[in-house]
Amino acid sequence: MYRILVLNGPNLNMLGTRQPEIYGRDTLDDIDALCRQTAEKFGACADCFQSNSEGALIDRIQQARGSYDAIVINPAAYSHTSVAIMDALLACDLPVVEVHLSNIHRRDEFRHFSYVSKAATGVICGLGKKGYVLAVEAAVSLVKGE
Ligand code: CA2
Repeated sequence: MYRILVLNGPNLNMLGTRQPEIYGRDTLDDIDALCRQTAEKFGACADCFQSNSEGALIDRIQQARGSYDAIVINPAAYSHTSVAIMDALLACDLPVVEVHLSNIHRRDEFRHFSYVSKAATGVICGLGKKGYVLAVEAAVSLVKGE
């Protein structure tokens, strides 16, 4: 069975509590459940991990090599700042799908650039929770070589 690691960055544990007009009303638990269901539907399984710490995310990316077949990541604000997460993703040798709930290109200028996109196989943004469904589907498809 294909194994997908779903990573979520800082403040995404607050989903469903504030700014629903930008991020929707679902909690991170809802989104994690959706990712697991989607993975199962496509013959894979998903493990989900969130951290507010850059180092903890990097540790999980490093450990993913050999244990997972692909990574789906919403790096949240680290997208726009973290050369370290970009380097870890480049080194992990796995397909990477970057996902954002909001359309980062319609928002503040500082959100338009993502270091993580430089390490991503593909990027999905602006589709809310549906983006995670599509990202997991895309990750499985990449692993299958479709
Ligand atoms: O649109 C996305 O998914 C983002 O990755 C979300 C990040 C933001 O910094 C990126 O530019 C785009 C922010 C996540 C914060 O999530 C919260 C959710 C509820 C309440 C407060 C923050």
